[in-house]
Amino acid sequence: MTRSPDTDFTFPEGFLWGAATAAHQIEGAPLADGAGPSIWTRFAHTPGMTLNGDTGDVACDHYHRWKEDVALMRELGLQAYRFSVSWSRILPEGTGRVNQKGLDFYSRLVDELLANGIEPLLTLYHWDLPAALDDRGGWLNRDCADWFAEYGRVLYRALDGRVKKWVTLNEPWVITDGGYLHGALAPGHRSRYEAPIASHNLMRAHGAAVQAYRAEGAHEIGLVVNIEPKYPASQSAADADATRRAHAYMNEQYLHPALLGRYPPELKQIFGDAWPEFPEDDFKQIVQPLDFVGINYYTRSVTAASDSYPLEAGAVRQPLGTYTETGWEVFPQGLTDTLVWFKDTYGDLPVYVTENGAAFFDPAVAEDGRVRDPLRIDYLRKHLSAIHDAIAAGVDVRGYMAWSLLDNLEWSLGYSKRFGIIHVNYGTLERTPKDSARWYSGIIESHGRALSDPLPY
Ligand code: GBH
Repeated sequence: MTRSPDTDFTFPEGFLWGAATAAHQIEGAPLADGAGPSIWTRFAHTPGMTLNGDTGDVACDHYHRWKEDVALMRELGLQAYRFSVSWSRILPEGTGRVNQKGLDFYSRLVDELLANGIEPLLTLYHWDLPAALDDRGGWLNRDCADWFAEYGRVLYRALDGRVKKWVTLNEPWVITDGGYLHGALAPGHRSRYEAPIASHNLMRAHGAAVQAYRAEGAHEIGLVVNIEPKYPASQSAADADATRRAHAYMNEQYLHPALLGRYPPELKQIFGDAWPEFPEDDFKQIVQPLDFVGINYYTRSVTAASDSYPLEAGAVRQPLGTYTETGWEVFPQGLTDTLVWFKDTYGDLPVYVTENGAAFFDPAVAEDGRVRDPLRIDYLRKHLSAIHDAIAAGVDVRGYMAWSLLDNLEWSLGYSKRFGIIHVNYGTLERTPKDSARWYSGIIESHGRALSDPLPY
């Protein structure tokens, strides 16, 4: 889509501007107030699993500084805050006994957000399974659907009404690809036999939590997926084939069952004998009407045929591409393409961009108290502009959550990568809004119109 340079950046009324985080990445104090350990506490404390042995023991100390963090959100004018709840704070054993003190933490946080005019978007699961449930097989155990619905129910009862937007799972693809296939993320398994089972059980759990919500809650619930559009590296049939498989594997593996009630046929091809026959009845549970879908978008990949299992696809680096510190290509057009593809494939469901952002080599906090991060501003504005294009093309995008509010624990990469619009000094835990936070604040204040303003550097 072409656009004249003087585009009028009009966003729909009610379009929600916010930022996102996840419990394990910011909270610290994972065992405080009676919480049980999660698989991430356990994984990070296993030698060799994270860069420099970094753990979430302190992280951003948000567990103690939540009030200050909400004050910062307000100062920046955020209208929404997407966060996740740590399951093992609520149910230390994963099921059964409820830990009231854990519940109180999130209840206070939600009250503080509301008192500051910030709408909470609550994610039930952002990767930190109670360790006690992993001991019972974790996502490989079919009972996980009941466990997850039970956990959801506790939170719905405590917070629905104050929280009006709920998310079941964050990025089931990452959970299985990282946790069960390649092992870079907790619980660190490497099995092509386990991966499809974990995926399928995650989707059953998602369905069960939505069903439980319909019985208890009165507002909105959805699913968050990570999408990376796949473009073929050449015109060859082999590359086209590899691209189609890579797309089915990453982008359709979860949305297809959740919204269409079936898997894309390529998965069977990809996994071969490791792809089980799933009971037909499961799909009745998995496919539940959703109020919205959240899309996390960071990058694209250009795909070529290769021998690597299971995808037989390799990502091809673009010689003229721009890459972030994590080695991901900056490709805003891919976000427009993704949103349009979503509407074309799954219909007119409301969509939120629930994560989008980048790690760059930020400079230190300068004498004048600023963190100059023009690359992040450039990244954010181009992606917001890409969303604007998708809205112009008819996609019902309802809001944008920048990833992330704070620099935080980047999972197995530890504290080495900073995605925040707010800088965190991990020694003093002091917060400093980066230039990108100030810039984003102006975008919010103008409801997007300031996207056409000259850049502040
Ligand atoms: C999100 O996942 C997570 O939800 C969040 O917790 C995390 O902190 C944030 O992103 C930043 O990582 O190597 O070029 O093939 C990100 C999902 C999936 C995005 C894999 C990048 C690999 C791109 N990621 N993808 S590439």
